[in-house]
Amino acid sequence: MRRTKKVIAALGAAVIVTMSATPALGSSHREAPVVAGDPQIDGTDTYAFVSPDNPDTVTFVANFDPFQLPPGGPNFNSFANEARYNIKIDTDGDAVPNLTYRFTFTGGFEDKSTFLYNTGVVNSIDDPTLNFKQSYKVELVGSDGNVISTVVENGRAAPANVGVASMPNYGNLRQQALATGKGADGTQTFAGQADDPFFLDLRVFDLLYGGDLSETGNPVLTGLNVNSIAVQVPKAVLAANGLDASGVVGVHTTSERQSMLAIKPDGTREPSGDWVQTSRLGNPLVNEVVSSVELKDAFNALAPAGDGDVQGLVDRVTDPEVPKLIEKIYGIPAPATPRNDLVAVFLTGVEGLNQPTKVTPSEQLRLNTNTPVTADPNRLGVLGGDAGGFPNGRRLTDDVVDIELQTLEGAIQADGSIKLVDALASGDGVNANDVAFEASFPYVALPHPGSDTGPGGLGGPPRGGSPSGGVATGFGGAALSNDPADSSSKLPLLPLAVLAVGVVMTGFGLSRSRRTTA
Ligand SMILES: [Ca+2]
Ligand SMILES: [Ca+2]
Ligand SMILES: [Ca+2]
Repeated sequence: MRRTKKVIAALGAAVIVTMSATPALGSSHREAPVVAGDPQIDGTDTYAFVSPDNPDTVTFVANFDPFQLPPGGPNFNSFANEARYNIKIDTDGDAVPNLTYRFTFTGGFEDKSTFLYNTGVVNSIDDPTLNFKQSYKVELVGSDGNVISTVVENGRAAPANVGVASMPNYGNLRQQALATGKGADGTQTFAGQADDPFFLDLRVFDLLYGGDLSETGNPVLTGLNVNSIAVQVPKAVLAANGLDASGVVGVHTTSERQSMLAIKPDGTREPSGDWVQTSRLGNPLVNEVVSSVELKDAFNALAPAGDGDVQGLVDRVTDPEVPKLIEKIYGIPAPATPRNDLVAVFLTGVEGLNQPTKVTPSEQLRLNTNTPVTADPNRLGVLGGDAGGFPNGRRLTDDVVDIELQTLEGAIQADGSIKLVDALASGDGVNANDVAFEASFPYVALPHPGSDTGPGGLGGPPRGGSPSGGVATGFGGAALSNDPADSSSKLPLLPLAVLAVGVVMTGFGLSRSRRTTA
């Protein structure tokens, strides 16, 4: 009970961050001004969970390039060849990643005398009819920044799902891509387009000004895709690289670009210079709701080890604005400050659940890799009595918006028990992804095909079709039953976002103190 309660607090902190920015729609979709103008390297969500079908491994998923409309050709969404995409794992709690899985991409259009992404039906990733082919390399980088090994030398990125006429069995194409992502030590990698697994209703401004609790339940990301990178790491690899006795790892994902860019007279671009971090994502919604615009861009450039130096964010963390806004708009009393409950969960992990033996406070998604896989996951994770979910890592099915909202509103009691705020029990009214997740790596659902031309979540009716060729499973889609939040009154998303911002602030305050738990 006690640790569950603590977990909830952590979630609350994360939620607060999300709210403050602009009308951000995703966990971290378009959360900061600069990165919003560079969608290819804009991280949207980070996931970390013990692999349900292979519990001797841990799966990490990082998504980029939000709001992809499936028919968006002829230059369908791809990874940036000039960037680095990183999954960073801190195995010993000191806020410095011990293992970084660095993805870099090459390739593109092969025949440039046509505008077509594919010139005919594509049955194989090697077909000449697939005119756009992108490959990737995965290097394992140590805490000193040096490359330890090359995990995958020539992986193939799964292509954009152009449509059912061009790619009648997209699932086969993904399987072929996966076959190229096997490392010598048992590590499995993936890169490619996927359904955006994040789900929520985030009509923030509508709610803020209208305060109409009935305006929830709109799954705004329905039918939209992202670009995913993923790695499934044997626990033995973590153990061989400093894994703490607690089994807890801290995770965040980043992107990098070079510091200088020359735009040539012929329209081509040539980057050069040092690599700089351009996106950062650990807990969901954190950078979304940080108070000021300039702090958002700085956060995306900051490493977790530097969190303690961010003076400007501290004050609002311990005294979050979101609960106050909710109180003002909806009459739900804001929890007393300072919110140390949120700080502990967000920056250090919860003692007894996902806190390393010795931890340097920093904003990371923390997973206890020793936590058993939950056979029937609860979408509310720890708040729902399911220790296998957020904020102990994050599964694809975890309803992080509702979890963080409850946490921000003080659902975690002083004695460690959990007391959900009934008035917010329905959360944002969106409890699950629009399509089922897959049963095996990389678990994200297949991308929606370009032949699905409905308006999707962008104001129109939900897209009805599921991607072809996928394997529906119990891991992703279900898991919404027996949930206290399912039977309560509806809660507007806006309040939730506000809460998230407050949590984030709290986390920074903790970090600044540089408190170390022995
Ligand atoms: Ca470390
Ligand atoms: Ca989706
Ligand atoms: Ca929800």
